[in-house]
Amino acid sequence: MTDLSDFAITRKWPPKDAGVIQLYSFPTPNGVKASIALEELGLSYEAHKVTLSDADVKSDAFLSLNPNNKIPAIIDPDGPGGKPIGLFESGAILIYLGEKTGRLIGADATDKAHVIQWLMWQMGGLGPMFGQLGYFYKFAGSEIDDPRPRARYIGEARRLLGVLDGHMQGRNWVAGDFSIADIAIAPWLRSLDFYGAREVVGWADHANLVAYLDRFLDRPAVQTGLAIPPRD
Ligand SMILES: N[C@@H](CCC(=O)N[C@@H](CS)C(=O)NCC(=O)O)C(=O)O
Repeated sequence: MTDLSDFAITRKWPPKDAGVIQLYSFPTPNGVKASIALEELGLSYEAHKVTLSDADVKSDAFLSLNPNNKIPAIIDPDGPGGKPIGLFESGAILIYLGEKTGRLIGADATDKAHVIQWLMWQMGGLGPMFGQLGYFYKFAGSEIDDPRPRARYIGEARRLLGVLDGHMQGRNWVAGDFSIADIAIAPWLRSLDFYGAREVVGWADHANLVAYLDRFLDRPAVQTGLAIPPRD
């Protein structure tokens, strides 16, 4: 029987079945990347709700798995060499799950390189820029008089959308077949709605992206993964 007691996080969020992947997450654009990938891959897992409140994400228990205090994180009891492995950073988790199963990570070396390329584009560009857009446009915007941060992130979000929209011309998925690159990117496109920022970034002008997001949201595993773990 698998024993995950070496992972201190299991004392605050005990596994019901220590033999399956343990997911520590909340249904945000970064969190759902992990749950959607697990659903798409049909892997057995158990989801633990780690809210964004300090009591959860900054608890000693959570920090023992991710010292960077951000969801998502996982423990795979059946990691490399059959030994348990803990992982944080959604991009690293997606690559790990793709390599573990040999799926959703490109059919050949060229496709795989392109999948990783677009995954990195999301991790280094789309995610951080949209995150700042959300902060300055929706959350903290009203308290900040200086218009420059808002203008900067609106401009950068528009630029990134234009890049992706051009790339998606004539394509169904970002890099060959449906992949972890789509799982990384599409939830962030969806976040524009939550931020109330669709209009300000000209979402409707990007017809390829509107169709792409609909295509992504039509997948049953995506719909399931988007609601895991339940918010309440
Ligand atoms: N680069 C990280 C970012 C994760 C991230 O920003 N998570 C947010 C929720 S979307 C979080 O946990 N925030 C809590 C906090 O910063 O205290 C990843 O992709 O995993």
